[in-house]
Amino acid sequence: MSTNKPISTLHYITDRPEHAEHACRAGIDWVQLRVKNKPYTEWKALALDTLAICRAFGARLLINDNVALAGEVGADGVHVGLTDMPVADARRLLGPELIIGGTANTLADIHTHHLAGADYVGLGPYRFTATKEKLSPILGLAGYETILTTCQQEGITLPIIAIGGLDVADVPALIQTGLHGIAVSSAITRDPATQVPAFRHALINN
Ligand code: TZP
Ligand code: MG
Repeated sequence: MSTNKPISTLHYITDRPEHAEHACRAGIDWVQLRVKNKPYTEWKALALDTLAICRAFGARLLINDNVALAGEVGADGVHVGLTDMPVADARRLLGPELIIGGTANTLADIHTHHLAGADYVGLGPYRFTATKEKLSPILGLAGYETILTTCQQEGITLPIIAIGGLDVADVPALIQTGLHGIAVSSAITRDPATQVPAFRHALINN
């Protein structure tokens, strides 16, 4: 099943509207709002603020974890983790137009999301990162090579996005594996004005 929506090659993950603004100013066109341990009303306010920023810059906004919130605020889509609502249920609730991404740690996760009608998959973690608690097993470059090779052999064209502790220097080797793009939080939050163009350059030239 191929859903064929345009998926950015550089996803920025943040829990703060002001960080989204700095990143959009630096050229980010895809933001995932990833809020943990906040009451729903606070989460919704953050989503609305981030949505206004994304709309002003023409960037996409995806909401992590919460399918209902994505629908309620009118975001462009949702990203569901392995313990969140399954992609198939999210698709039933949100309809065909909204973007649905799913987290994968294994080839089996990719198969599940693909059959369920995901628009893209976030595959990781690449390496250890303090950004996410309860990390799944680390894949490393070899993990991506194995999984992406199998996907190609199986004819899976679903866009696959690498995630987890990524820096600009990681991009060339990762993109060689056949990945569609990457998702980054810390490196861009640290210095959006230099990192966004540097990631973009590495993605275009590899
Ligand atoms: N899922 C796997 S690793 C990760 C998520 C949300 C965190 C990515 O952030 P960073 O700071 O780029 O490692
Ligand atoms: Mg989640």
